[in-house]
Amino acid sequence: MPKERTLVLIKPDGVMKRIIGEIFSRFEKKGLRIAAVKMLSVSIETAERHYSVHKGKPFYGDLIDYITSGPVIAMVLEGNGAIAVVRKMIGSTDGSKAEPGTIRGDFAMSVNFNTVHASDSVESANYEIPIFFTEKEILDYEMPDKDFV
Ligand code: 3AN
Repeated sequence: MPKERTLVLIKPDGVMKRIIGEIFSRFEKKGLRIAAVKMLSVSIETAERHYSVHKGKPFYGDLIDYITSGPVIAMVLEGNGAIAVVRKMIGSTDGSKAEPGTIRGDFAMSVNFNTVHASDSVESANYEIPIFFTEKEILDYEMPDKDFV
């Protein structure tokens, strides 16, 4: 599996549910490296760039309204096959249908307020990461356990 980077957002409901630490903890324990992290208020312009593939869909307006409605944690996670690994860990889009043990399965009940976003392909990761982070903000340090993760 090639080393990959993926963009993860903890959406406003994740912050309000006080599960930022829980979510970081799951990713850390799994063996993903946190390459970048910040808390921000997402502007409408940033939200529209991030969700541009959904423009024109019936839920697009709600999506933009929601992601700009409160604090968001953005992070870049790195690891072998990180994109698919993180997608598996967050679970399917609709929280009420997501498998228990996944982040959405454990903490979300809806499609809109589904706690986290994660890039779904190499192309989307390459598109999404620069929306939230400059190259300088993504750190290239090594973890001491890198040889056996
Ligand atoms: P995922 O986040 O699992 O990749 P996408 O990319 O299909 O899901 O959708 C992006 C976001 O749009 C979802 N996280 C969810 O918040 C919202 N969304 C998707 N489908 C619907 C829907 N049918 N109704 C309302 N919101 C939706």
